[in-house]
Amino acid sequence: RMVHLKCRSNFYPFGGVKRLVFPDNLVPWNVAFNDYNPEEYNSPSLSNKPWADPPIDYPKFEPKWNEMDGNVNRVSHMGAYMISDGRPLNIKGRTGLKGRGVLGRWGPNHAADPVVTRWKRSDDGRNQVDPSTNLPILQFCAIQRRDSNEWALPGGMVDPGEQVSATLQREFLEEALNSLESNPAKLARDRKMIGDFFSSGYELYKGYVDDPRNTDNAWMETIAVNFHDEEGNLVGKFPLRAGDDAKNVQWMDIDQSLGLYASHSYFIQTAAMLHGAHW
Ligand code: RP5
Ligand code: MG
Ligand code: MG
Repeated sequence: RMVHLKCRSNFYPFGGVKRLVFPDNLVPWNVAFNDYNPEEYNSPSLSNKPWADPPIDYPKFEPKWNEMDGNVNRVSHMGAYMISDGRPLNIKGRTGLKGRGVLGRWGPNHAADPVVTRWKRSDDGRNQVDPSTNLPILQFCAIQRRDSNEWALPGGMVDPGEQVSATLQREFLEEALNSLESNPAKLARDRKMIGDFFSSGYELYKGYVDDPRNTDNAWMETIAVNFHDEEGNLVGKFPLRAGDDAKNVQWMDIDQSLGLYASHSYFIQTAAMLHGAHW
């Protein structure tokens, strides 16, 4: 994966704006592209959202780029990003759209993605093997996103000051167990179970996400962590319920043919390799 692709398709998924389409070799900022003049899009729905930055030219907005800015993390996992005309430049290069699009933060927008896995089993409890590779089939907990209808990891944004470990649990609870609509008793049980199960995870990926919402001045980054239920008797046997920005949830067989949201199939592949599973 040399250059980002999903944030360079003709259409931006919101606001009816079009990205400028240009060849891969012009993606890096240090390659001259003299008549590069893409449209600008800043979603009007972001104004007055407490979790979003103000407009870039708002006089009282004095962000500390490439630093912890109070409890807002403006540090990229990928190293230092450049600032041009007072705006952060996408750390992976041009996207064909200026502004921050629908993203809340200028610069990096930090997310966390729980990759919850179990083995595919038959009714009598035996592991299922893929006939082509002869390797056991790993399943992951997948959600269908409301915004794009694509299947994805149940991830979400790290709130200011929040530990990534807390984001991983909160987002899994919200999107795969519908914690926002659970009664207090169920919520307490789910929190306890997820707290125990998420106490040991394996970091699969940390860095840039090729997210369709990315722009020249705002982009997604994530930490993807694998939580594996080897025996299938913990989260693996728990009833899943979609919630919040997820409209469906299911255990999905991991295979390279899965077309998932953003860079999520890459994270899933890393999990399959880690466990010696079919890919
Ligand atoms: C992706 O967007 C991340 O990998 C994460 O899954 C997700 C976070 O955004 P929301 O789900 O909160 O929209 O880039
Ligand atoms: Mg969420
Ligand atoms: Mg989400």
